[in-house]
Amino acid sequence: MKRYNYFDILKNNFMEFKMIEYIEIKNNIASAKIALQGAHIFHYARNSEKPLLWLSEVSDFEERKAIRGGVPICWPSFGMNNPDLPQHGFARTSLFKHISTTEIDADTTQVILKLTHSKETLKLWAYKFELEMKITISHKLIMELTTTNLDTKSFKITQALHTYFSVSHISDAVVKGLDKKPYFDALTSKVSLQNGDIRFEEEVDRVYQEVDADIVLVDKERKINIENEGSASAIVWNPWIEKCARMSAMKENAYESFVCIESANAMEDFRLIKPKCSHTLKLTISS
Ligand code: TA6
Repeated sequence: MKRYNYFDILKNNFMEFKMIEYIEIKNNIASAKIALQGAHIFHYARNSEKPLLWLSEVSDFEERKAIRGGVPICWPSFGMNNPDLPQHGFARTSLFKHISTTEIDADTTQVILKLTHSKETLKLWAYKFELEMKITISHKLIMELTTTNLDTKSFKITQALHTYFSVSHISDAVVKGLDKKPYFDALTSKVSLQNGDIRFEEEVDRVYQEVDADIVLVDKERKINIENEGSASAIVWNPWIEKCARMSAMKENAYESFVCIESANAMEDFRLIKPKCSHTLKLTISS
């Protein structure tokens, strides 16, 4: 029985057709949509439940423009950790190759996509690499991003799975599990220690270090558990009112309906990958 279909045409808000290729998954437990550009999952919901991932109503679905929402891949650099690269690197606007879609069983589907160095990437970042995204869709959503060094010299990466979680309202959202962790505050460029849970009453943009336990996003309607492996840092972000109004592909009130909790190897949690070696950043989302 066919459980996934390819290639759809998405209408954007101006009734223009933009061809963007994505894979649609439906199994006994959940549904998902994964764009080939950026190996970008932009929809995941368990059957008869609300989507777990937030997607902007005015997101672009256009080549070379990152989808606003879901899980953008920040690679080979997070933020402006590498000033020679675009913000959050080039993976999220690169076309991945669809390697396989496998029905593990009636409840579980696994999709594998890959990006390898090219003339274009070598101009931006002079290293040979393979980047594999393995996404497992079932009761849980599991993403495994594996970087392999195909070059003859070591390279350093910073990265993040920049997950936009849907919340009922930002005033109800509480982030637990980062108490007493040091964080770099991108708004003040100062380092502080987290005191208790994180609530949202203004813009929050923080890179936490020494992250060694699950993070929990508590919302009015559900509790989302975020388990990270191969990562010791995490970013918590909400743009709040002013920044949201300045952001591309976001409605003015978008800040009310999402929280970004990003599984990362950011800033001092960078990874040095030797030739022929690999590193996997793994994220398991459950609720
Ligand atoms: O992860 C937080 C952040 O770095 C914010 O500072 C904000 O810039 C956000 O990412 C979105 O960045 P983008 O390049 O997707 O607009």
